[in-house]
Amino acid sequence: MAERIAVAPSDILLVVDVQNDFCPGGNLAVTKGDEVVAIVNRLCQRFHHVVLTQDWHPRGHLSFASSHPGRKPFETIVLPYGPQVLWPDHCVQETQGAEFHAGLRIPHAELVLHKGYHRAIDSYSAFFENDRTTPTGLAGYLRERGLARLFVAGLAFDFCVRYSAEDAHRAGFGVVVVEDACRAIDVDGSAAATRQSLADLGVALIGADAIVER
Ligand code: VGL
Ligand code: ZN
Repeated sequence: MAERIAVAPSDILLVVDVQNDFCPGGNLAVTKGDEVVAIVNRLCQRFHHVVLTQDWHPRGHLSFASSHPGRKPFETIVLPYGPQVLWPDHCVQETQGAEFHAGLRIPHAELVLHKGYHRAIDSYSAFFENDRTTPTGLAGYLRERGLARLFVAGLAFDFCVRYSAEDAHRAGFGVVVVEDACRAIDVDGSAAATRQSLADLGVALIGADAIVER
């Protein structure tokens, strides 16, 4: 039997960007992204605390290839804060694509954190924008509430899940990535790079079935 982890009252499930644009048919569809919905719906019932993130870009966001004439989605450019992958327009505020997947059922979610709302800065991480200095406020929120360990699930494994998990680890929180509750975009080996990076940091990857109610 695989090792099991019991959920504690100071644990939180962070559900990252389970939005229509990251699911099949969406503008930045992650292969089988919708498969995480049923897994997350079951998983969240084992947690006292759940926070959702919602990628939430203004029209004309600088992470969109369409904001850079001559550029195509999935190319990388250099912005003032460093390299930035260019994406198809996605998760534009108040559009259907930005809505959570209609099958997501997390009535007890305590916070919905919008990110990526500054036009000139992308934000993969739920903690810091891509300039790596602008905080979202999530670390303060978790600390003030005494929440010490995050279980991270959602989309996409190799971008927003990865950066959120890494930042949480660096900020001193316990972190576990629920691997089968994530799906990857996988550009230029980004899924393998994510596995390597999380292993180097000592962040555990586990399956949802290994997480049990205490
Ligand atoms: C994401 C690319 C752009 C994600 C968000 O949720 O992983 N990826 N915006
Ligand atoms: Zn985005």
